[in-house]
This record gives sequence, C-alpha cells and structure tokens, in this order.
Amino acid sequence: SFLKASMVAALISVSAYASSAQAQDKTFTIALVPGLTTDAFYITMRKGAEAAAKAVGAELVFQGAPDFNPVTQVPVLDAIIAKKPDAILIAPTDKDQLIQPLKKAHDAGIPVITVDTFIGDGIYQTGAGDAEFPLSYIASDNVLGGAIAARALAKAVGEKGKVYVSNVKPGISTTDQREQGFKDEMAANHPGIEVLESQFNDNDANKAASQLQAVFARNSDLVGVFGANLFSALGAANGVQQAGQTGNIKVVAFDAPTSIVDNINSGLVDVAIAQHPAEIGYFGVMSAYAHLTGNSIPTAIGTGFTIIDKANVADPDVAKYIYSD
Ligand code: T6T
Repeated sequence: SFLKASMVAALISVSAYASSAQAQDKTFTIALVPGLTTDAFYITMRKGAEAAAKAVGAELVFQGAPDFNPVTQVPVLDAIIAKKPDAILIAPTDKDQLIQPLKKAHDAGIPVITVDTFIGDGIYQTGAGDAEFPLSYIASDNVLGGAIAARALAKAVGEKGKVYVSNVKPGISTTDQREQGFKDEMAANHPGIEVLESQFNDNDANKAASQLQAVFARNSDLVGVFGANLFSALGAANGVQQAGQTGNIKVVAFDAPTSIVDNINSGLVDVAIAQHPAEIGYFGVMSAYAHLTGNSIPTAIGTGFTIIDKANVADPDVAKYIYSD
C-alpha cells in the first residue's frame, strides 16, 4: 500500500542521511609543519591551508620551529607524530636529514605530503629508493624560478658583468634548485655575465647584507645579485643600500614580503619573483583530504609565480600575491 511504501522510503532516506552525516562527522586533523614559523612565505601558506581546511571541515594544526634548521624542525615533527594526526604536510628543511624522521610518520601509518621543499630527489611513489614514500610534492618549479631570476638579472644589468647568488645553505631542495636554474640559464644564454661564488647566509638577512658588502669590497665591478629566498634577498638588498650602491648593483629577489613593495618603488630591487604560497597550502590540505576520503591524488602539483616590478607592482591582480605578514 501507499503508506507502507512511503514508510520504507522514509526509512531509506533516514539511513542514507545518517551514513552520509557519519562520514562528514569525522573531523580530520591535518598538521602543517613549515620550514620556520616567522616567515611571511609560510604565514601565507598557512592562510591557504586554513581556507581549504574550512572548506572541507578539517582541523589544521600549524606547528613549526623558530628557524630553518633540521635540528629544531625534527623535535617539532616528533611531537606532531606522537599526536597521531590524520595527515602531515611538511616543508622539510633538508633533503637528506628529514628522510628518517619522516619515515617514522610513514611507518606509523600517517600519510606524508611535502610542501615547498622535498626529500630525496622529490620524485615520489616510485617504489624505489628510501625517500619516495610521501604521497605528493606540492610546490613552485624552483629550477624554472632560478632561470626566470637569471633572465631578469641579465636584463637589468645589460647582459654584462659580475653577479652572484645570495643563498641559504646547501641541502635545501628549493634554494639548491633556484641556484642551479640560475647558473644553467646564465651559462646557456648570457655569455656576458660572470657568476661569482655563491654566498651562504644560514637564512640570516644580516649575514647576507655583510656578505654583499664583502663581495663588493673584493669586486668593485659587481653589477648584480640574486637573492634566492626571502631573507637572502632582503639582506642582499639592505647590503646594497648600506654600500650606497642602490641602482648600481641590481637586485633580483625571490619571494615577495610586504617590504618588497617599497624596495621596488625606491629602485633598490628590480624584480621580485613571488611564489604562490597560499596556493601551496590550499592544495596541500585538499590533497590530504582527497587521500583521506579514498581518492587518489597526483604525486606532484606545480604552483605558479608572479613576476613583480615597478611597472606592475600597484596592479591589484599582481599585488594580491604579496605575502601576508
Ligand atoms: O623561499 C621560501 C621557501 O620557498 C624556501 O624553501 C625557504 O625560504 C622561503 O621560506 C622564504 O624565506
């Protein structure tokens, strides 16, 4: 009869509702471990991650060390693993030194996705090697970024003269790749440029500033510098200013903190290559969520760049890529 059929239909719909509600009731906890906490790049990444977490009803835990260093990052990671989150997103601070610590998470059944930086060679899910267990690598194309920087610097200095790379330290996947991309592009297409020895500053802008002045003291014909990350670029630019060489020594900066706007407008920095950290955080969380809900995910996701200079820095479509403080 009609009554019976409608009762059955009602029961079916109640149980369908109950099971979908149950699925949605599970609040996934996703941890994001940045390279360091006090860096506008990772602060912006966190915003994108929070936006995605909100969209899927997940809880985001953001926990990191105060400096970019495996010695301080590993204990933070260990503490996160002990809390057994549903997934870990991490920017490993060293290609090799984070393999074993992350393997512990993997062995504990916690899915690992690396954001910004990678471990091993960054090629995951191959079944070969000891560092291919992360599910995905979500980041800028850093070799390309280095090549973009080389072209911008070569143009700024008129394709001629001595330049160098202000860098963090060897062993970090991102900044290693930027330096490689920069040097390869200079060697292949800019014969008038001489690339001097790189200077490593340990992510200390003050050190980068002193190094700029020391390189200039040894090479009075220095014409340009590529700052391979936020602190390297900020420090190198400050060094140029302190040496009274604004406009004479051209600066191409990787990353785009708010201070870059003033530096571009004043002519201290010629070009800033903004990464899209919010995009990295957003797709990091979305990938973790997709995996946790039974969907397959890409083993690599490449995010974009925005190239900022004096001509476009005031354009809202460009300025929206300036990092959050
Ligand atoms: O350049 C970013 C990031 O991509 C790199 O891995 C480390 O340095 C930054 O966080 C900027 O400080």
